[in-house]
Amino acid sequence: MSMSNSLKKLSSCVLIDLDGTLINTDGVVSDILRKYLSKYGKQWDGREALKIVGKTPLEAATTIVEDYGLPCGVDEFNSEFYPLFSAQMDKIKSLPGANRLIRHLNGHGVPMALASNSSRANIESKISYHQGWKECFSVIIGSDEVSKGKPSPDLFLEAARKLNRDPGECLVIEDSVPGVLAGKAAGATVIAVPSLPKQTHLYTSADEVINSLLDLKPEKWGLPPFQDWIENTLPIDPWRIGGPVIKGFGRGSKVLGIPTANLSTKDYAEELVEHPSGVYFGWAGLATRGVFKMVMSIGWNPYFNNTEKTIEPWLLHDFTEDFYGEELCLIIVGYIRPEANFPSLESLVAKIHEDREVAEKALDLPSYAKFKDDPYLTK
Ligand code: ADP
Ligand code: RBF
Ligand code: MG
Repeated sequence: MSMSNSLKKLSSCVLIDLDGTLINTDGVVSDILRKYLSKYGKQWDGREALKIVGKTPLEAATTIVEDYGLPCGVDEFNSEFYPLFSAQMDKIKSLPGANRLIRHLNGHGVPMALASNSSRANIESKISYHQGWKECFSVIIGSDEVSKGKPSPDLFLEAARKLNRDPGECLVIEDSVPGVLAGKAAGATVIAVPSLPKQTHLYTSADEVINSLLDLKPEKWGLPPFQDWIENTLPIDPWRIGGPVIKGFGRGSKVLGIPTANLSTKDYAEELVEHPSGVYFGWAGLATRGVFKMVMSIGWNPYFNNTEKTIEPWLLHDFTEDFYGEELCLIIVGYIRPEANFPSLESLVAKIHEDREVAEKALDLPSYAKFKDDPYLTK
């Protein structure tokens, strides 16, 4: 640890990937492929996503045509796929923390390049839906502008050259394995933000693997720190979910002494996909009982290695009885930390109590306290 820290290179500019790193292209691609493949009587298997993430358009198309044994050539597939994709481009959302990162670096005058395996024209179309992004990049470069796409280092070498920087001074941010390999081959420092869950083990060559852009600490790499954290919490755009409290794993109070009121995952599937796993906090409303402070985790609970992503809200109040079946409304206003694994149950429980203290204190700050009166909580 101290070894790698002392050898750590400081960066003066950022080379960043687009699809899966700044925008959630995979969501839209999956939707299109699901419908498209059903025409051929095939079923889109989410696991395929792992094979096409980070590929050039041609490689991705070839993989799909071969893996699904489609009765068409790659060219025909592309001629059908691209119009469908273009029509949906406006629906591709930015990933949590992407806009914040771009504005932060640009605001501090850190030179930025966008380097993507996608074509230059497609990059330009995709970012045109995100206001103010294009102007933040001094260089934009697609795989059609170099001889080989990622995992070849060409894109990053060319981006560094255009920024007039040595590749060793560049910090690459990437969600895919080919992208990480390309960054390392170029001689850059590489942060991986895997876009697919539970894949951390594939990213061993990255200098750091983080869970989402919310966890990026630019100062670790010689870049200006974010200044929006307040009292160990990061304000986020508030989001709201609610529904009847259902039975969970029956583990919270029994094993941890920490009850968590679970909501049906079916009813908030979209929110679950959109929000990175981690520990968050906010306010919880129960129609007949009132509004309470709340701290929660979203994710797979690495200590228990769950197969399903769930939301585990702990209401910071002593209730004398269960409230299964009652309508629970949540407003999530801030982020604390990524989910983690722990060497013992005691250390997990101790950390959750630390989260509780952080949340309890933060929720008294005016910027978080104001949401206590949100009409959604008492609807
Ligand atoms: P389950 O696995 O069914 O969610 P838990 O052991 O996690 O079981 O307990 C959660 C249940 O405990 C909630 O559904 C709710 O009815 C009750 N409960 C009591 N106090 C609290 C609290 N402070 N926060 C959340 N749930 C609580
Ligand atoms: N589980 C983990 O495996 N790792 C965590 O870092 C973690 N953090 C949590 C933080 C809070 C505030 C809460 C309420 C729960 C957290 N849990 C975590 C989830 C805990 O394991 C879960 O509530 C139980 O598994 C009950 O289902
Ligand atoms: Mg629970």
